[in-house]
Amino acid sequence: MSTVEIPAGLKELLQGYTLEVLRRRPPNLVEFAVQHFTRILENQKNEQRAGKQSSSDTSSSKPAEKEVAIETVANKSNENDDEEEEEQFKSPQVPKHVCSASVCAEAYDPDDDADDDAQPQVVHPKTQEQRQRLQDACKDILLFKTLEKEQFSEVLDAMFEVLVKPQDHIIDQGDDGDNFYVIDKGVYDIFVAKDGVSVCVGKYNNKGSFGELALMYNTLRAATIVATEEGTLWGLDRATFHRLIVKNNAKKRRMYEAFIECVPLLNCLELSERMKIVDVLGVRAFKDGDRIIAQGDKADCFYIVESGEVKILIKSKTKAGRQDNAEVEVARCSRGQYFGELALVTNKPRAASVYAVGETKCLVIDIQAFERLLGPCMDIMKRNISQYEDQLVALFGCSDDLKHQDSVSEPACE
Ligand code: 1OR
Ligand code: 1OR
Repeated sequence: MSTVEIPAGLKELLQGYTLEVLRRRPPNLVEFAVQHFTRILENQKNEQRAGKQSSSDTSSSKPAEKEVAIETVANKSNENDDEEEEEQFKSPQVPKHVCSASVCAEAYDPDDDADDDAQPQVVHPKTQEQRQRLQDACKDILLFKTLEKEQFSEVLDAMFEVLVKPQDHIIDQGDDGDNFYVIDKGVYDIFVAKDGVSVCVGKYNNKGSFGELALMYNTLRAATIVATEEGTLWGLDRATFHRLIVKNNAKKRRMYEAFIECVPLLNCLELSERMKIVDVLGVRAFKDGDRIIAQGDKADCFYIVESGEVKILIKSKTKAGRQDNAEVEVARCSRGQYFGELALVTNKPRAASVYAVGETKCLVIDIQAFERLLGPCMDIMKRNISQYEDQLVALFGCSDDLKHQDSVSEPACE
């Protein structure tokens, strides 16, 4: 009987990989294997360069636990213990172009639990400082607003830090979707190809999130996102996004379907378009007297009152046209009515302040979703805006503040 010689170190290598898989439970075993073994190879090369004994020594090919905890951006040598400790928490490289066509051929069926429930929970360890930054970045992310506490905490555990450089393409239109991203820091331009030409249609300025569409609807990336400066993102892998966010959307649809049907503004949309609004909306609750919008602020979202009431106040003007500080109530909105559209349509600061009257809940849609999904309702909104102008003239004798452009404002892309 012939014997097969097992190469020295093979057993340890495979055991090390298996151990890491059991500890980290990565969503993609092959991708994780590439990262894991690349890391070992790089460490071997570093050691060789440093004149140390290397590959024949099985201890060097055995992955030290810390080294493989998380794939790091930079391949730095571990000069001292502190650095080694830090290394554990650095960011993985953006895994681009890893999603195969077959992955993206999954049917969109949020109620089909079988696949997602088999997915292991992903945990990327973080330092205290990283966790704090992550929490700050995620606290206003609309897609997370309707998650249960436990699901939200699973999302935070699964997120990983991504460091970006100017001109990095985080997402390319037409690619398969790998991750969803929340912005920690940095400015990111949004490009959409129109007639073969890439046009800048907007930007994210140090807050917000992107990359949800391809993951929600199993489509190719709908836009290109490019960093304009150094920045930091938090990524969430496709499998975890599906398991937690897409599943939650099924619940959201059940909760808000009936309400959305009776919002008069949205009657101009197809049912499927209204459901897309439900998928991306967040919910915010306010107490009596809370200021929801401050006049003069930069605008980034649009609101629909779900319950309770809001009052709209405008700072009055003196005869000389200067603003004094007294606020005058000009309108109220209740269930099914909307506000906060004016600044988004005109690309101007908020024209009024809005306060909650009693306990109030609002559905919130961010500016990108507003522009993407509410185009068909634009005529109705513009008609109402011209009524504001008439009122403003009646009240203050001028309508300068509300003058709007004919179309949705062009983004300021350099
Ligand atoms: P994604 O997974 O398709 C690209 O990857 C992401 O860009 C997309 O998810 C959104 O999160 C984000 N149209 C489509 N996607 C957009 C848009 C957008 N803006 C941001 N994204 N439009 C611009 C609206 C200001 C509509 C352009 C016609
Ligand atoms: P926004 O994004 O400017 C404040 O943020 C929101 O208040 C505004 O969008 C409108 O949705 C809402 N004048 C200005 N803003 C108004 C008005 C209004 N009413 C509601 N909003 N006028 C009242 C018209 C009945 C004219 C005041 C003289």
